[in-house]
Amino acid sequence: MRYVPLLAFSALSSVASAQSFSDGTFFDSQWLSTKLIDTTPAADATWSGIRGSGGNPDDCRTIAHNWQITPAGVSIAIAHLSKVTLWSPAAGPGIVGIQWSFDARCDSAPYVSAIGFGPLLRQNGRWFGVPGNAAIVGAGWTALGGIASAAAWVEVGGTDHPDFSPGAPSLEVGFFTSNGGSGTSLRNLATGRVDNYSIRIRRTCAGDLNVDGQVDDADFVLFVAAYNILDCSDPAMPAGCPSDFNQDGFVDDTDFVTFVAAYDNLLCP
Ligand SMILES: [Ca+2]
Ligand SMILES: [Ca+2]
Ligand SMILES: [Ca+2]
Repeated sequence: MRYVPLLAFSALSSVASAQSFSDGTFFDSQWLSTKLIDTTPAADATWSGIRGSGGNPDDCRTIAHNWQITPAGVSIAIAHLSKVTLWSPAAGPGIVGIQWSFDARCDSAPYVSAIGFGPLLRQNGRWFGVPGNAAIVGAGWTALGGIASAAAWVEVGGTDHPDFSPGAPSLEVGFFTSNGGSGTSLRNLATGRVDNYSIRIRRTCAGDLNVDGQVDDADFVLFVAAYNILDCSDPAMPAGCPSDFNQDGFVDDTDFVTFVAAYDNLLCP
């Protein structure tokens, strides 16, 4: 009888889990924060991001912004970045998108009743967010989340996108918090909390013929069309014959078995 060394098994497990990252305790040593945007007078907005109690549940990351509004309007944004390396791109199935979720709340209501929250990536020192996904949150926990392809992530203050291709520079992940305002000259203090941060790399897989990260009826329609054509050398077959999962030159019952297994799982790993 052969024993599988526990160390080897652990290594395999960590490879699988490298596609996702989550944090519900927010040790200060594992997070940093830095200013992304500050259009206040003299760019004098201050902020904090530290581990605190009163999460959803238990510990969380507490945040605070102190900034000056002007009649013309200002905006500030703070990056909160995990120091734990999430993802070093390597050869493999293509990246479909990056999925995130976290819980957020604003505690300074009604004095300052809103804070913007959203997901954040850093690649090669450049920051990327998802326009339109910043949520304004009043008192009480709100669950935020979504999934975005490389095209949907946009550089903060620019128009470029991150590179999700194999061999691209590694990605760091986190979230941003933001405030702004116009029409007054008040100085404000906003406080809030974030908990249950989670992020997951979504890749395509065998059976995902339309490359959206899951195997469902839309893929079945594509598979059936290829199955009816059968021969990969038929000019009617889609380029590359992607439904020929075992690469034997035909889309037949063997490939159907592979498709059904992926269809049952629905989501690619
Ligand atoms: Ca927690
Ligand atoms: Ca699909
Ligand atoms: Ca085949």
